Amino acid sequence: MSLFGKLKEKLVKTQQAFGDSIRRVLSSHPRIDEDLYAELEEALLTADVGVQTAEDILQALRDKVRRASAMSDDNAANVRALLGEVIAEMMAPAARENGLNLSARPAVILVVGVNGSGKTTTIAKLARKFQQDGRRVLLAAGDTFRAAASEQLSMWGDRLGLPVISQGAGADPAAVAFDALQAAKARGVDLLIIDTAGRLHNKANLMQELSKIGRVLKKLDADAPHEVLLVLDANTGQNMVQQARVFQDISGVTGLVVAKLDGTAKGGAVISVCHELNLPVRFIGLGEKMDDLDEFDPEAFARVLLGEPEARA
Ligand SMILES: Nc1nc2c(ncn2[C@@H]2O[C@H](COP(=O)(O)OP(=O)(O)O)[C@@H](O)[C@H]2O)c(=O)[nH]1
Ligand SMILES: [Mg+2]
Repeated sequence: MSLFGKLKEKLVKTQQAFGDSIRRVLSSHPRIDEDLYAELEEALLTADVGVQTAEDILQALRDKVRRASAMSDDNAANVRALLGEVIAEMMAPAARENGLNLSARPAVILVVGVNGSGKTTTIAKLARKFQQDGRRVLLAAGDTFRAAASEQLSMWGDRLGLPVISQGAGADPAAVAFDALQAAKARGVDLLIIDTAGRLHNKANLMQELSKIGRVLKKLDADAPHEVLLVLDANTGQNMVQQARVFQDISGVTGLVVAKLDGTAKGGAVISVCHELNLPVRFIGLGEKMDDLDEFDPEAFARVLLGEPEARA
């Protein structure tokens, strides 16, 4: 299935919360007037687009409507298409041309995020992707807070046929990370992916834990970790922006993964994530299976949100 087809299938709830309400507003306002703009803004807010982003969308839409000389009589279709353009353009900078910085050997990806956001599952998906690209991958169970966490990673390791460095529950996560990078070097693997715990209710502790992991990695490779990916749960909507700001402070995030976009109605919040944070969205999670990870395509995403057909090449 094409990415567009997959998005359309998986983003049904968000499409309903977002696209359907926009359509309703447009069809009940055949004229482009202040009333229409006010109701559009309302609809965006209801669909989990934050206040600042909703305002900026409306501003950009007004500019586009003003500049559009050749509008057909069908205002609803015109405005919807222009709105799609605005949203795609707003998200485009978050889909940066340059991919992940993984030229080092071994390259190290540190995966952070609050508990339950989807870190361990995302690590399995990433490992699978890189494995398919022909890279040798090693995993490290740095979430040592709960026994179940390292077991979960080991289970994925078994399924993927990948080695997992683990010291069990209660171990020092930095010691696990250090061990793992040493092992990665010794075994000549291409990529090390490190899981972490995300007990955000104790920010000082978490900051200490993550910065210690960073420090010990640097003893073995001054540039490690080469990527710090923050996993966000799309179900948390606008809260994703807040969380990202906190983790940016704590751990120098280099990129985002928005997990669980399937099954949530709050996918509209991704627009704010892209617009309000100066961070690239590297991947989106569309399910619980190994293959349910895709690169972020702003244009396809915007079209699916608004219920527009796939763009013609
Ligand atoms: N539907 C869906 N579920 C997901 C996705 N990613 C993770 N999950 C589920 O979310 C729950 C928590 O994920 P987990 O990886 O354990 O989160 P962690 O605590 O951050 O490591 C698990 O039940 C996962 O199967 C996704 O993209 N879509
Ligand atoms: Mg986990």
